[in-house]
Amino acid sequence: MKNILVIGSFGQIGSELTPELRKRYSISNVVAADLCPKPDSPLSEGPVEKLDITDAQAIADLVKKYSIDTIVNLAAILSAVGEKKPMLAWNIGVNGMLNCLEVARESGCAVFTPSSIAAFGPDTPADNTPQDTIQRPCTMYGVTKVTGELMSDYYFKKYGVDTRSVRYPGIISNVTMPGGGTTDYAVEIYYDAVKSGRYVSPLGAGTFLDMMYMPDAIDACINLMEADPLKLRHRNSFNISAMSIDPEMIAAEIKKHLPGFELVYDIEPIKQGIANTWPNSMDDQCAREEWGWKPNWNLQTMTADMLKVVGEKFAKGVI
Ligand code: NAD
Ligand code: AKB
Repeated sequence: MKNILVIGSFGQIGSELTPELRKRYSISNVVAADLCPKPDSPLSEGPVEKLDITDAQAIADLVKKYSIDTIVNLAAILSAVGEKKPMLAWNIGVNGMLNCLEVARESGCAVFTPSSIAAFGPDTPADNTPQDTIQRPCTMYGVTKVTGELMSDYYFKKYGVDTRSVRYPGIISNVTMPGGGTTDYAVEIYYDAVKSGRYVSPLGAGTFLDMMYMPDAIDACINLMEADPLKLRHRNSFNISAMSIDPEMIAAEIKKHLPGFELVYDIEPIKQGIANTWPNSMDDQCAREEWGWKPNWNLQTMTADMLKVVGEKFAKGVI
């Protein structure tokens, strides 16, 4: 990776992945593109472009303008919003991605597009979900992710486009709030714990899902894109996980720092219904073997860091 175009760079993952890429590959070599760039964002320290991923010519123009060799495609409509706007989810997740692949084919770029635990469904083994298994998701978001995995492998096998991807679990972070997914609760719980000492969870006790702290998610992207291609037997897409947890486990960990914290439940049927079809825990052995995947954060260390950073934001009055 030398010159990188990050599409969807102002979202939850992009707002932290883009600065890390700039740290490693230099500020001027990483272009932050998004449908809605925020003018007051720290990303303005480097090149920023307004871009609609559904406009293939606009992607091609940026690739040419900045001599891009790697496209990091983060544009998506996440699971809960995708159920309200399925056509939009398809257009951005599938047609937008196809635009990236076509531009990459024509200009020789590598492409990273995250998949998700959402690429699995109720027929998938829920515990220790294998790398290669049944993928029949029930959400439009999940359908776009399976399609994206297949299209990425197709472009690699047919045209030699260097496509690589991970199936991210729910990502927990403290810079940008999540964008409308089923796993958003695992971020919100920390903010509400700090702000009010109480959280109303939309997912019930015992809803186990894979999760990961943002620094591990960033490392996964960069380490996979830098991995030796000869060692990759899989490409699109690798299971990766850092922890399998439910709301009760997060609450118990928060209580170690904030003993008065209270967790109550008001189940949201759409989110609970989606979560029930996703794995409880994924087997990420292939990622460990093929490119050395290993998370650095667990529930304990992540919780301590989340409460510290969110607490500082609260003290400064920015949340
Ligand atoms: P997000 O919703 O926070 O950000 C998506 C960004 O895409 C937003 O900034 C949005 O403005 C932008 N965007 C929307 N439509 C666009 C368009 N037409 N053209 C250009 N940009 C557009 O998403 P995220 O959480 O940062 O996720 C990034 C990627 O990682 C997605 O592919 C998502 O499916 C995947 N993923 C995320 C998680 C998670 O927990 N955050 C988990 C699994 C997979
Ligand atoms: C969502 O909940 O939709 C995302 C994801 C796990 O892909 N956070």
